[in-house]
Amino acid sequence: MKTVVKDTFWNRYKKLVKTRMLPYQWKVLNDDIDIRIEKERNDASIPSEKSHAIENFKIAAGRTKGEHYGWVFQDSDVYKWLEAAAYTLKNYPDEELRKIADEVVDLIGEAQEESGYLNTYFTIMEPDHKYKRLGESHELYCAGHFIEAAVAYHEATVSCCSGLGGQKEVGSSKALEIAIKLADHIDASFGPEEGKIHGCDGHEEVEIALMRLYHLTGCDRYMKLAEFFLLQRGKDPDFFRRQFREDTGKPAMGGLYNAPLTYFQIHAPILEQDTAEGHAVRLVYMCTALADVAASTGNKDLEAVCRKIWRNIADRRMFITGGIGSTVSGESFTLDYDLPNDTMYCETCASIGLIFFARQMLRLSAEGEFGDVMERALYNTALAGMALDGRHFFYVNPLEVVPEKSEKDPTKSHVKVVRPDWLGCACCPPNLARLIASVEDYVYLESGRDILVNLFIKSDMVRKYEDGEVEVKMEADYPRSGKMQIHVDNRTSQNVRIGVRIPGWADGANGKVYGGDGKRSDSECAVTADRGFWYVECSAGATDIELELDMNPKRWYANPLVSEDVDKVCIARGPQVYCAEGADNGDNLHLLMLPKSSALNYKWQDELLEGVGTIEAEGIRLSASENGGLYRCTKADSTKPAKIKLIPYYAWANRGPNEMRVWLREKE
Ligand code: FUB
Ligand code: ZN
Repeated sequence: MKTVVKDTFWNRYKKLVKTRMLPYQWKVLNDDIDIRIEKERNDASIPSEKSHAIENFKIAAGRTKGEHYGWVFQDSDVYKWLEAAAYTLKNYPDEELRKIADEVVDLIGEAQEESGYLNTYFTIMEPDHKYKRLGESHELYCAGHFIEAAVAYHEATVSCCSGLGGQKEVGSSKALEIAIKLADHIDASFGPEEGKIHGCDGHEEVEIALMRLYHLTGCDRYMKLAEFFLLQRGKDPDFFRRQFREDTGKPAMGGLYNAPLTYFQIHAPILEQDTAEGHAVRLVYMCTALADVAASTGNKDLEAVCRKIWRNIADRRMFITGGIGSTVSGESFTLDYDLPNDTMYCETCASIGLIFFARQMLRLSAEGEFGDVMERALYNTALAGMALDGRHFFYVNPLEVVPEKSEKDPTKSHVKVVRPDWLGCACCPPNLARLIASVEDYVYLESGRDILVNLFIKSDMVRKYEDGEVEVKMEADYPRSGKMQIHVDNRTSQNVRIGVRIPGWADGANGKVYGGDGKRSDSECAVTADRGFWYVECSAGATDIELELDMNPKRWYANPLVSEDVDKVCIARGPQVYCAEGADNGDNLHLLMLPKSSALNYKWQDELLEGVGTIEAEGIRLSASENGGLYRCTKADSTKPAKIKLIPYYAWANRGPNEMRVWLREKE
């Protein structure tokens, strides 16, 4: 399946990756730019003087001398950058970027040990302690990120090279060779066999990567190894602590060994886990791999686990913005309906992982709600992770902010009010770069021979079959408009079904189907609805599908069990959640009330925030004054009219520090 994005909204982002994110991040990774690196929270032990990520590789490769600096997983910043570069090269061939990326691959190759082992921290600092402290070491996590990058790099350079005459395949196969050597080293070291390590990594990721390597190479061993790592979770809950007790090395991430077992998803055998527990990124990475293995093997037990955890997240543990992780402590899930808007975590990477998980769930089963959650996370928290300029990033994505509280309340030190240049722990910025650079891979998916239109991103897609090809061209200007036209050209000898996701938020849609002769089909017989998708049977030749989703702004309410959101309302338009910012509404946003009867007026504003649709409504502001003491027996309920102006959540914090609020008080 080859998809080319032609979309105004997404191509702005994709070009930003190419022109801003990649060059900027490259300079940061090389410590070649004067920026302020912030600690992600108040914690003296966080390394935040520099990135040093490329230098770590140079030292491990023997090109320079020195010590490793940064987190034990600093290598993964480089790998994610490389993966983003690979997708970008596929879309925008560029000799200069290709040269830099090839050189990075060469450097990584030099840093790889003869055995295949690859990790700059352990090679430089603790060569005798490899795989001995897996709870904290991130060795397999980093390996996973490299393998993912190498798969992407191989796929990108092979196809981009064929466009350039096929003469430049060296870099691409080199990355894959390094990855295979690494994967084989891991395979030789871990597994159920006698003499191998019967353990897994504290941070899931290698499982996703091994599945990608399996899909690329068809080599079963990698899938078996991914499955082994997954099934190992919770089998031997003392494993990490035992390794730590037995190892004589120094902890690289002090404190992780005291983390609860849930943090690592090892509190119960994986097949018995049915709620989203622990560190949010780890959990969704685990589920992504689990769903991939389930889809690839047909293992119903694994599928059942994915479904249970999915239900728990979607029904009880996800913010309306698609953010996950309710507490800074362990960057973790907490309990059902605990969704605090101002102390939450909602790490950008966690929403990215949720998007990965949703994609694999769609591979398992064509159910629209997987796409709905993906879209929610993508258009809200994931995009909020980056400033509109492509060079400032949020790690944590709040739904409610008062700048002074973040400054003065230590329990909110993780809640930044403007996006920093960079962070001591820089997992999110390059993760976002790789997601945006590959967004085309989330638009169309396959379910058997059905082609699913999952996201409404203007694009052309071609799927080749043995007996021909199917081309889909989607016209869309989403989410600005809810009108879509999907042109299907079936150049095969069989019918193909196109399943178009009808988002849950839309309450249905208006649709029309036209056959190749331009005549409108009887929609009742041409379209069948099934679990969030409308299916259109397309025989050979052309079929046109027209779709219109209701994009009128809507009021949303949380389940009353979410104590934080009782009596509050959130406005969303299509997949986009809206918020009020101080820049438009003044301070003390908690004093604003939105009457139930107020009309919600949508207006496109080209000049604002790179072009956004705003929503305005007649609101009320509770009068507040410091007179009258802190507590009173009469309710201070004098009010005055106030215009409320809302912007899409992803675009907040682009106008300097100011208050922000997603959930507004509602007035009957
Ligand atoms: O541990 C590696 C990454 O750093 C995690 O995915 C993020 O949550 C951050 O802790
Ligand atoms: Zn992150």
